[in-house]
Amino acid sequence: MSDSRPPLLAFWSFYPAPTRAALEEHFEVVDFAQIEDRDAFFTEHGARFRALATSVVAPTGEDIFSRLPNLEMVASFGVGLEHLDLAAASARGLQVSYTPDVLTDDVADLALLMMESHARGLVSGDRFLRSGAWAKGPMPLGMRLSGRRIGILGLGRIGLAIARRAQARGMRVSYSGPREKPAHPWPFVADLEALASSSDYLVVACSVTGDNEHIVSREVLRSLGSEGVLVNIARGALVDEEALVELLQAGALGGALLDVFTHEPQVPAALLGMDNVILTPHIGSATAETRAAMGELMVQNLLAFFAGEPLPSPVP
Ligand code: 8YV
Repeated sequence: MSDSRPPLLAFWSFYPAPTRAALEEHFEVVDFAQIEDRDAFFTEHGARFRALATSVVAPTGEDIFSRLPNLEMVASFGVGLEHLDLAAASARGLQVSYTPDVLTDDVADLALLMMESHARGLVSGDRFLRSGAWAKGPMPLGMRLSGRRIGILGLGRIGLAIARRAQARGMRVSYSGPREKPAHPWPFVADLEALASSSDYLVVACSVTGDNEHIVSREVLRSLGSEGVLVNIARGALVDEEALVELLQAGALGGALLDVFTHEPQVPAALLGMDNVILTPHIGSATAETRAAMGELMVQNLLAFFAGEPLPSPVP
């Protein structure tokens, strides 16, 4: 049987099984990670590819685009865009798609789950029990989540989903970001240090835009204070991680609930020994349902491109 499937260069090796199956059904998938001599590969086969699939953990820019002379379409798995050189893509007239919306609920759920686990000592309680400490007496009391103040940095899709959940959970919501969103009822606090100093939990929910690296600075973390807790379900780059570790060590910051880190999958060793942190390996969107939905949307974008139809979720 001759293979009529168009070739697709895949830059990520961890697409979920249903996505992988759909890709294989429609495309002749070439795994970039399997290629040893990439230079030779590009020289020999680069011109075959009109499309590539990537994900937020695979930097995709001009070094790749320039080796694929017939490239027209880049389909990314995930909502974050900072791994893509969009300027280079646009200069080459490439169409680019991503997978927003379908992961919003899961990421927001994780943020709430982390705060609830922190407040009620779910993770520390598990450690306490397993260590045998219970036999010597009860664990320290937790605290009630309702009534706590949550400051959300970034009231975009995910920030809004967190705000709604937090409100339903009885928390007091305020937010910061580039501009006020008057359609929503919560107080806007333009200054991030002011938001931090009036929050029990400061939740980072914005995207990386190129000029907001370390927006959660040492000063912001100081403002959050010795009772305050940082929650990051967005990107490690948004937080000054060195300052975070130092302030936690000094007791100047109350805690940190982190799903993302500066140099994933590396995590600062000092965090591993701390009891007032909860660490998860970038699992905001990592449910079978959501990852399948993200994959389906990515495949739909690729199929639309090859059919000459408008992309369902183009990067704006
Ligand atoms: C990743 C994410 O897509 O969507 C994003 O921006 O960070 C995640 O959902 C996922 O971890 C796969 O790389």
